Amino acid sequence: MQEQKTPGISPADATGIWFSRARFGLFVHWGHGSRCGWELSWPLVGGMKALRHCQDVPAETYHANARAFAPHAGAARAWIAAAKRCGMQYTVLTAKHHDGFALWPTRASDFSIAATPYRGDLVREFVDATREAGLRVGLYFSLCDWHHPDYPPFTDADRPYRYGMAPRPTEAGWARYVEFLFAQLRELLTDYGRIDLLWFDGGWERTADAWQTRELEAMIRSLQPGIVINDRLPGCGDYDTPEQFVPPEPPGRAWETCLTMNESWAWNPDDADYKSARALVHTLCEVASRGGNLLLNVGPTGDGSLAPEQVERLDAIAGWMAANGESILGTEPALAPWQFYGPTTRRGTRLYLHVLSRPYDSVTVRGLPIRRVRRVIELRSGAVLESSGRCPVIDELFNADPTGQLTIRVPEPVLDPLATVIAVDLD
Ligand code: FHN
Repeated sequence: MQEQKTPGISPADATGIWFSRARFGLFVHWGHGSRCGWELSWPLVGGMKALRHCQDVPAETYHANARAFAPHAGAARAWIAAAKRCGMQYTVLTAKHHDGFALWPTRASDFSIAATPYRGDLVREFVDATREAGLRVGLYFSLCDWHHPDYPPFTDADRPYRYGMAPRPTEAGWARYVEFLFAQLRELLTDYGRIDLLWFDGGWERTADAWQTRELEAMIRSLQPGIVINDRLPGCGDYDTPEQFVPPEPPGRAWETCLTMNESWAWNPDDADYKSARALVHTLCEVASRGGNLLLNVGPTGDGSLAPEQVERLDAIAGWMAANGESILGTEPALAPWQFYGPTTRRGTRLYLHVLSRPYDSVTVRGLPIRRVRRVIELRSGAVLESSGRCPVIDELFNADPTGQLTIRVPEPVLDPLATVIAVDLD
């Protein structure tokens, strides 16, 4: 991460340290298509294989829907309040997705929330609610724009959508589009105060040179010195963004897994393939144990409210985090896979074991300084757990600080329905 000395911006802010310790954030995919339960953008190009429940909507019909988008004012407050209850440290809203519809009244085009019955500013509401809740503010911005006349727009004649086969712009058109792109980003990075994170996407349709990413990055960092940028600004960015999976080996730098609750990014009432709250908590433990962040997605409905399935999962996660959040937020990766059958994290001299399957009476941790184990508890209840250390006899006899295995008894009553966390305090 780049070192920047800017008055009033703490070193942690300046270098985005906050991000590398955040561990948990809220992703919000929302647009005018949510009014109809459509996935964001992809229906207008005929869908995408990875989005199994994505609809197929003629481009003109899709874009025309924007004129009727009328969410309820202040919808963001409910999502942000739920995020805060879950212990999430930051949030990211789709300010503009591939369909080109801006959720703020951009001065760079008339295809925005300003052209709807709503007339308000959904980015402003989101930023204000996030800041008031004390969370970090992130904005998602799509480089590609399948609506903009100079991009050029994707039409039904361009179907089916093929990677690398997007319709080509004219030279003059592209110059105008790049100017438009810079103008919209300048608005977002100038009119809404401090923006902590920029989540780019949709960069695969052009080269880094065509997007002028170096110039773009320079403008962004001059407007927002402490900002963190993801790796989807081609050739730039501060961290990796594995999508819909947890990398087996942690990438060599900061990273963040973005994950849907079901199979859709935006609200889609036909997609009932929801992951359980338990599976989502397990993924959070896995991600934290490898030093990454989990950016968990919600898709608000047309009026901005969250579907019951999404509220239920956020509530269940909030309940779990209320008791076990210290084993996730601000922690570091701990043990190697051979030392314990599950994710582990550490904060100072406290080790957290995430028990993701029901143990048979006990669990065992290997390669621990067994004589320096001071206390073992189940985190939610605080119940002290019995434990016994074992090491090779020779160490037993002659080594003052032997490394060995610790067996911890885990009685049924302390088991957590989602994931049981055992804390081991070491001297
Ligand atoms: O096309 C987008 C998709 O709609 C969604 O926004 C995800 C989120 O990471 N990113 C792209 C697919 O890789």
